[in-house]
Amino acid sequence: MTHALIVIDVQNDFCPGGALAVAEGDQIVAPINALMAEFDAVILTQDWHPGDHSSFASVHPGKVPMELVDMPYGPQVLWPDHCVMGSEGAEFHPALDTTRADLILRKGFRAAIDSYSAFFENDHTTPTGLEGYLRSRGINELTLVGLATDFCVNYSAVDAAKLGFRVTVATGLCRGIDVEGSLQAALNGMRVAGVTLA
Ligand code: VGL
Ligand code: ZN
Repeated sequence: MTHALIVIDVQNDFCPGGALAVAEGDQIVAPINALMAEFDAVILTQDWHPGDHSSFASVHPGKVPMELVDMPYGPQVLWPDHCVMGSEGAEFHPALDTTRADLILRKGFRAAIDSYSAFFENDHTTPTGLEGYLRSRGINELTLVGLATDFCVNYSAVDAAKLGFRVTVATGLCRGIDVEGSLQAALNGMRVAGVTLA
């Protein structure tokens, strides 16, 4: 077994004070750092959007954050502007140990489509390249931590399980946004997909 730790979106905008702050998002940083040494590989993901990204409520006249819209690829929650490429909000939390990262994977950089999952954009077909990276390194087991439990961690974990990786989500090292029951739905969905919740 070659086991990778995948740290999802531990960025300023998802931490208290950020544009799309997840409650207690900063509290997972120190224990995630401490966990890194136990893995064969450490991968960080970074939500990375152009300023006119279609997931931003600000680009849809009359819409407000947390509203749902229909996109060509399916329903999409509209968010406050966040993780704009090159901005301070898009930087990793300053206490996150980025020196141990073998790979930093950016996602969500195409204006027309969001990408919650580290594996596929929200059309569920456009790959990010992460699957090929993991397979070519012989990595078959993944532990996921980070932000947010019910969006990017959830989508990444379910896709990874569907692709045949052995997947654990360390829920104590994740925090959720929880819009309209999304946290409970995500936990159920991950279990059904065969993800181990630890
Ligand atoms: C995320 C909403 C929008 C996440 C990213 O990292 O979970 N959530 N963009
Ligand atoms: Zn985003």
